Amino acid sequence: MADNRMNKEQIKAAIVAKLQRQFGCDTTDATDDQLYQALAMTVRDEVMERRAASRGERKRQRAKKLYYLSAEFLVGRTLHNNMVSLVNEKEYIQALDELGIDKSRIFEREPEPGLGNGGLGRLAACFLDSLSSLKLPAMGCTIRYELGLFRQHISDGYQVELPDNWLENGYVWEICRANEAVEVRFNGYVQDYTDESGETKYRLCDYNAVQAVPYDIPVLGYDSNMVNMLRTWSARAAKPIDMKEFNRGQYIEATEGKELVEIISKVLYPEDNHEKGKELRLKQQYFLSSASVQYALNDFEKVYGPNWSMLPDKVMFQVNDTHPGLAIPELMRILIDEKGLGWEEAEAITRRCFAYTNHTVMQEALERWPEQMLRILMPRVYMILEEMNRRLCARLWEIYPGQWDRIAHMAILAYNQVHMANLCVSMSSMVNGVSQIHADILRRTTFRDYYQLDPGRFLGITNGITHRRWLMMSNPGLSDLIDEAIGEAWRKEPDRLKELMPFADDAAFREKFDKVKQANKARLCARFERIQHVTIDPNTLFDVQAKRLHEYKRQLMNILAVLVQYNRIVDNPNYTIPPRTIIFGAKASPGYYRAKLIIKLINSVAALIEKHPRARQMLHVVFLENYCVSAAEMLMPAADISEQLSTAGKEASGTGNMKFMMNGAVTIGTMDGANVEIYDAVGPDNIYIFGLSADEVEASYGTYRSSEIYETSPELRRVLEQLIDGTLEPENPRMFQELYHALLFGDGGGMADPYFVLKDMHSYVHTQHLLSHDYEKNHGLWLRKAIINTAQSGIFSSDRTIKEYNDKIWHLKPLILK
Ligand code: 26Q
Repeated sequence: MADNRMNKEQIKAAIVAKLQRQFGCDTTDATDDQLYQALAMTVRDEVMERRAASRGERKRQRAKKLYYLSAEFLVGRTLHNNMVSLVNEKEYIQALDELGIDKSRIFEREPEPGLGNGGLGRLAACFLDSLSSLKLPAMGCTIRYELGLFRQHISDGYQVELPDNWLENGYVWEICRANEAVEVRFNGYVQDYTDESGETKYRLCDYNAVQAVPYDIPVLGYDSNMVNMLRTWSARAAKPIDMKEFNRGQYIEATEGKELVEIISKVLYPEDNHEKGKELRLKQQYFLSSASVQYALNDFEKVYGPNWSMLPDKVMFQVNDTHPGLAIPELMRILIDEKGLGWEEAEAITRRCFAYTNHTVMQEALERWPEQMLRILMPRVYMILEEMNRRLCARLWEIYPGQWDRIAHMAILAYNQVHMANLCVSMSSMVNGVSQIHADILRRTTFRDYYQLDPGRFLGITNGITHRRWLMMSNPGLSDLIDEAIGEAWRKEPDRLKELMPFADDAAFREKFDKVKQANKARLCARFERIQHVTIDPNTLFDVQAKRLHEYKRQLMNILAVLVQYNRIVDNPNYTIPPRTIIFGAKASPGYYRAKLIIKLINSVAALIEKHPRARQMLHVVFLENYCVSAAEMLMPAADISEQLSTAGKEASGTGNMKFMMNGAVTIGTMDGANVEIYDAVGPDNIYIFGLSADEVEASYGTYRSSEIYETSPELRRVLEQLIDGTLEPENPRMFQELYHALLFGDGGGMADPYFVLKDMHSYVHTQHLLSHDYEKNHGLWLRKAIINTAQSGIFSSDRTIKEYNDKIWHLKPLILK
């Protein structure tokens, strides 16, 4: 492979040539943007050469192909990542140095496609990276949202949302494939007719057509010459502008309707783990599903002809949560209406082609759509759902005669709603959860009835993260140190990070590990200084909670525990703790009032501490604005502590926890999601576990009374009172009243403190105290814990995850490439 990579001189020449030809300038007068473009185009040329080769090979080897369907792909920046994957990063860096170009400044010119909210979207991106690195043929399919997740600005402690117009200045990494555009049809009515052979058939009439235009982003595998594509679909008006009207001078009328159609791919919905039932969101989901299925069938038919019974041997669709679930009835529709298959045959094929991943057990996040909405927007798909549901219920009736409630609970259509999870579970070959505990909960509760019918279809496949982006690219210091200790083999076999285990007891290695962490902290401090004008002391413990803001993730518990510490410091002049910088990074959904209030609370507590001369020596709360992939890349390598505080049973997996661990941060967390497996991997001495277990949480609903804690714990009572007594906001003491109320009395008839913040608080504060003690008293032992975390993180590489999906679900063969 080494042979077709560019060397340093070739790279320099290529960059200079791009500058000259694209912009008519050279390295001395080019702007940073022009330098970025020239460098990106140079790397892109290298990537695209490989793409041509792997595409040809896939066709030649008649390889089965995976379509990973996801409403979100949070890819982050691409340039540096591709340099890493090309394995001539060092040559590139040297070339840039010799041309006098500052690499980090240039990398930052790249717009970051924020085409996702959080974990689910980032997981999809890590998966594509692993698929390419393992040479498995795949295509990611998503929507080319013109506006990604909003940019977050903090003003006076409040979140302000700004549009993320990432395509504004063009995007180097996408290629428009206008020739592969397909048509997606909405509305209209279904007409039946009799075909030549006398069979009843159905067609959609008077529909509104939308053009789906694909833009592909190449995803290069690490040292592999394998390129898979991320296909992003963009909505275009299908009807060209009406020229007759145009010529009659009716300019405006001629373009009418165009904007209306194109809003389908305008903006990513910023809700995460919450479903709001918006019609436009449903249109997005069908748009993505229909376009992707159509393309997959076109691609199949070109090679194999209309041999539809072969489809499951050549095509697999993985549905990333229920968002692209309409791909299932869409495949049925095309096979039946357009390819002439009978229902049974189409159904058997469809089942074998689909698998579904669930990412949540929270009721409010399970998608349900009003039947009426589907009936109007996609009438033929709705008919197919009715027929699926009729057959499903008939089968269930055979098994559970008379058990109406159970059948309604398992049905696709019930109570005038379309239940997307039931559609996906009943029609997929495999259903998987994203961690072991999550899969257990799915089997025992969420999908219990289905599990009992067919236990073999339910899997738990623990999530993973690509160690290439999250270690090799974002933490070069640690990566080099690892190479020095155990060689480079871990880069291709991340499980071999285990070979670091003996070094956990090696004093010299510990010291070097510490130096790397220190340098990463300094790098993060510089970023804060530059972007937020905040000065942070790098010689403090860096305690980080970075994830979407959600009540179940309990950022509130974190900040209230900080307030407890503040009170102790203020009350007792002899009380000291090792100095900590507590960093929060979190976006709140713009409509999630309480989440936004928690952001304000974090900033108010930060301000309170700043005013106290002694408290500010030991506690510094900082809110990192606009948490996103590139911010995470700076944050993870600098963290000492990873805060993973979800109420047990609520976080399906978490993947941030894995990124921190891999970078040598020690977790403080509950026995939830993948924390459980991190605990298993590192052992009890190298993680700080606190709080109720998932079973205990389950058993406490109904009996838990947060007011009892209020009455028995003076310290907690005090912080609760501080929410309403003007300590935080003297001008507006009622500001946080609703948080106080929710913790003590509940709202809207719900229980008080439904996420057990007060219940777990004591255990949390106590565990933080132990942690502080360990950090301060024996730094060598602390480093040992950190090193063991990195050493045991190999199983959380998404390469392991993808191998499991492939062995158990997809059965793809790696391409043989030169
Ligand atoms: C649905 C309907 C309408 C509008 C929005 C949505 C929507 C959007 C995004 C629902 C859910 C999401 C995102 C969910 C998510 O990120 N879940 C996380 O998935 C990770 C990867 O498996 C897990 O690690 C996390 O535990 C889980 O919370």
